[in-house]
Amino acid sequence: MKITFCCTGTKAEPWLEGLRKALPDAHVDVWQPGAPQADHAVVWAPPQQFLDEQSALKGLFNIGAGVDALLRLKLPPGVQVVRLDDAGMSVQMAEYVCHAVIRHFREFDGYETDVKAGKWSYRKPRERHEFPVGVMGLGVLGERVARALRVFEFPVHGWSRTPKAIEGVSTHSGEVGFDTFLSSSRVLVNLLPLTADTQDILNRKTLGRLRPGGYLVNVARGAHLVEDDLLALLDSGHLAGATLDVFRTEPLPAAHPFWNHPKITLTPHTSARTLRDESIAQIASKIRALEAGLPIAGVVDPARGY
Ligand code: NDP
Ligand code: OXD
Repeated sequence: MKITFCCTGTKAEPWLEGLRKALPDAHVDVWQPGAPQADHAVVWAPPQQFLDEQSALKGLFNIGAGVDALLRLKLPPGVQVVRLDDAGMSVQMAEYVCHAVIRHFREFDGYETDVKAGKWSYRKPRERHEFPVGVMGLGVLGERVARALRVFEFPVHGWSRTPKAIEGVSTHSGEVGFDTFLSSSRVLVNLLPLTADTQDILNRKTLGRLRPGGYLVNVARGAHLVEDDLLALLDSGHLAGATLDVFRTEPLPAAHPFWNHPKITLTPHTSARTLRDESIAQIASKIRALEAGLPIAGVVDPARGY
């Protein structure tokens, strides 16, 4: 069995070593133009030339959860696209989102400013029930985040394409449930995949439906958010702030207004990192299962877009 590795911006050697150890019978190599056909590929942002040449692939294993960039390319016919299925990401995402929500709710930024000014100042405790959190996307990451927020007793709402039941979470689904979901939420956490249906979904109209003093946490994709609409809602005071991990252009351009905005906290697309060892173990076991004709989790539906 041949496995080819084509991950832009990723140091190949540790991945090759791990894959070779996990699949000792396989030939694992970095893809070069003109390389022989492989059975499976491990990829991140591969060039179109790679997919054009590797036309007989059975499995295309993305080393991330989001497959939006991959699905924009022309894929070999019949290939199964497989996303990372948690592999240590959901706990990181839960940490990140709970941190962002609690930091806002408990006004830690305000305390930090006061402390820097040498001020010993109390703020009036806020009522938790006045900070309902809405989680958009209740998949592998969104469900974990919604459950983690419940541990801190925030009222939690969730929204997905198809109906879901999660203990302690008020769930809404589809277009019919969207308006009630938004108007029930004050803090909005985006964990949707980027698809034709979800691009630009965070805009003046939808963010304007949040309760006054709303807060946005975008940890999915930059193209979900209409950036000028966010800036306008922050300026008008309808939104109190935002924590952003993903951006339309990454790295965020030096002159971008988000960098120094007083109401925006940003991080460099780091909320849930791909963990190499967990990912290799998951991909290797899925390759073994596919070769044995067994079903695997995390197969993407290209028509649906995730
Ligand atoms: P999943 O595919 O497991 O879950 C997606 C969820 O979104 C599902 O609940 C799905 O509904 C819902 N959904 C999809 N389309 C719609 C729609 N049109 N309307 C309403 N709900 C919809 O994805 P993950 O949880 O694994 O990951 C989510 C995204 O997080 C990734 O696609 C990626 O972009 C991003 N990500 C960001 C990272 C970072 O570091 N910033 C790291 C990892 C991922 P249903 O359940 O009904 O299918
Ligand atoms: C992912 C990401 O999709 O890192 O896994 O954004």
